This record gives sequence, C-alpha cells and structure tokens, in this order.
Amino acid sequence: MIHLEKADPRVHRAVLGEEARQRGQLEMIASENFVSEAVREAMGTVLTHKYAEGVPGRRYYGGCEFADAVEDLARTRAKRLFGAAHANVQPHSGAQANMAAYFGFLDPGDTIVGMNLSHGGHLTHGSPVNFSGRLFRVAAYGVRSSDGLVDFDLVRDTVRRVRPKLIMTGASAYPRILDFAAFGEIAREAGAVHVVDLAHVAGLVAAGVHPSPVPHADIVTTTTHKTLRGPRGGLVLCRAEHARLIDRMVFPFTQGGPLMHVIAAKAVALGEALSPNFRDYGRAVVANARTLAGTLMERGVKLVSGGTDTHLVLVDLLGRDLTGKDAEQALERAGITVNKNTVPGETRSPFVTSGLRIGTPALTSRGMGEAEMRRIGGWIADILERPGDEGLGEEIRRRTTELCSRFPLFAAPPRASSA
Ligand code: DSN
Repeated sequence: MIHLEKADPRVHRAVLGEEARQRGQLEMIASENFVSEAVREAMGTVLTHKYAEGVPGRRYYGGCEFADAVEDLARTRAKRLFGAAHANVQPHSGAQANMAAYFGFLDPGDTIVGMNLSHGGHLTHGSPVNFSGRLFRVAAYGVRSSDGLVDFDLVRDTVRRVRPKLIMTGASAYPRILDFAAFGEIAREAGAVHVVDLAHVAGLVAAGVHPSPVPHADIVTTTTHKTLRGPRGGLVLCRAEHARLIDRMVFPFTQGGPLMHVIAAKAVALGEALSPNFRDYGRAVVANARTLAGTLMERGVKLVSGGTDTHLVLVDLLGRDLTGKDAEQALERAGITVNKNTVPGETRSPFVTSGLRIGTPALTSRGMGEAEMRRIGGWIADILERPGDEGLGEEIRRRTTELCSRFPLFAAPPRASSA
C-alpha cells in the first residue's frame, strides 16, 4: 500500500489497524470470512473504473469487452456451482438481491411470509425497520419454544390464513438445516412464489454439506462473502423462465452500474468454490461448529435447538443476569469477536439481547480445526461464567493471541481455481 501510505496516511493507518485486529483476534462472527489473496487482488483492479450497465453482450456503454469476460465467468461459475439455469451476479449486496427478487413479483401492499427476526430471520424478510416491512404486509413464522426448530404447522397455518404472494425462506441466525423442500411444497400449495435467501449457508451448499434449495425455489438469493468466502456482494439464481425479469429487476430497477471489480472477485471466489478443496473446507466448517457446540454444552452453556448442523451456534442467555451485549464485550476483551443476537422468546432490546451468535467459517479458513474449537469453546465457557473477571480476561487474551500467531491470516497456499 505504498501509494495509500503517501497519499492518505490517516486512511492507511486505519487499514493497518484493522489488519492487525483481524490477525490478532479470533474472528467468530458467523457472517464473516477471510478471502484469498486472489479475491482481494481482483477487487483492487482497474475494473473499478468501468461502467458496464446492462448484461454481457447487451451493454449501454462501449469498451465492455473485458467487463463481459469477467461477468460471463462469474455467471457461468455460479450456475455450475449451484446447478441453476440462470445467474445474475450484479447485486451489490444480499439486501439488493432480495429487493430484486421481491419486486420481480410483488407490488407495494402485497403480502409476504418470512421468519421472525428474533427467531433467526433477517431484516429484509419483513422487519418493520426495513423496506420489506414498510412496503409489504408481513406475516411472520417462528420456531417452537420447546426445541428451537421451525414450526411447520405454524408456517402452514400462517400461509393458509394470510395467503401470501411470496414466501421468503432463509435465516441469519438459525443453527439447523431449513427444510427447503417443505417450504417449497407449502408455497406450491398456496400458489405463492418461493424465494430462498441462502446467504448464510451458500458456501455449505456449494461444498455439498447442506441440501440445496435450487430444486425447491423459484428464486435463490445470496451474499457472496459469508460461507461462500468471496468479496462483499450478492447474487441471484433463478429458473430460466425468470431470467429476463430478474436481470431487469437488478438493473435498471434496483441498481445502476455494476461493480465490475467486485464481479471479477466474485468470479475468482466462485472458481475457488468449484475446486475440491472447497468441499473439505465446507466439511471442516460444520465439524468445527459441531465440536464447538459440544464443548459449550458440556460446560453447561445453553444453545438454541441444542446444537448445530451448520456453521453457527446460538447461545441462549435468557433468564441469566448476563446480557448478549455484556457477553460480547467480555469476549472481545479476551480476543474473541462474536456478535450479540436476539434469541427466540427474547425479552431484551436488539441493542442488548439475550444471546450470542458464534460461527466457525473464518477460523476454519485460517486453518483451525476441532482441537482448536475445543480450546476456544472452553475459553468462551470460562468467560460466560466469569464475565467480569479481568484477570481471567487477560489470561485468555494471552492464549488467543498465541493461538492466532500459530495460524497466520495470509499463510494459506493459493487455492486452485477452475473454469
Ligand atoms: N448482517 C448479516 C449477518 O450478520 O448475518 C446478514 O445480512
């Protein structure tokens, strides 16, 4: 970053500070990951200069030969990876991808059904503080209090009662496999469009360790930066019959010019996800989460649904003196970064919460395995037992720093890319 250092030392310092933070902390925010050097390089290329409104072969600007090349690579790889008929790789984010999906089928005032935010859903699935909750009528389903699993009787009853035009399946804090086939059947029975927001588990589906929603959904949206381990951004997959509609909903309806440097990085990341290494990665992410869950539960930590099938665990602090906010801060002081999260039956505000969401994708990218998860799970349990103990926090901080030094952030060999 020699140019940045000279031109803008303050920004340079902040970037270096963030790099040091990432190197020296155990990153366990379930929606974060570390990309390969190749993905980061692609994001820093001259493609950022290029306007390429439209789609490959049908652009509103000249000089799009190379923009077409990278976007075609990204589209082709996305289709191959997920077995989808069509892909649009231009959404700037998962929220933009969801907006394109909604407006392909809905008018303001139409009804949707999605998962309750405090039961694991997402803001864009109908929260009143999001465009989805403001523009559409929303009926939410949730999980059973007895076992923390989606209550399909409730889903069916809700759908029969409100007769939605669209059902949104997906979650940002649900530790179990969502039954996409069951949701698809309910949508078919109701004559509703079925959209799956795959953001959290897209990398697990790509790796073959989680069922695919593609056969059961009209539209699948995802981010590219979570378990999929690409640049920040989104994409939409759909059946051939919806291809033109979705392309038009992304541009010109919800977005202007695509971010071609990010699309190049998406192409690289999707190529990496097609390689056999990525299957090992996906398996390791889930094995690590299961081991972490087991370690925490052995120490008496309560988890929503009593475990995990995915990349994350959700710690339930309901009824305890300790809030999610205080637990997050105590863990941060000890060098473990997680996020506070609402849990089913939440009694506190979203700024305080009664839960913690803890994920394994980033540490798995760093090369950590089940032995490390057992150690980390023990440290987390220690902190949750004695969150105010400064001496304990400092001792664990020393251990997390030492562990980070044994798994350098950028030491992984280049990952193979395929066509
Ligand atoms: N904010 C993301 C997450 O952390 O899950 C979802 O968009």
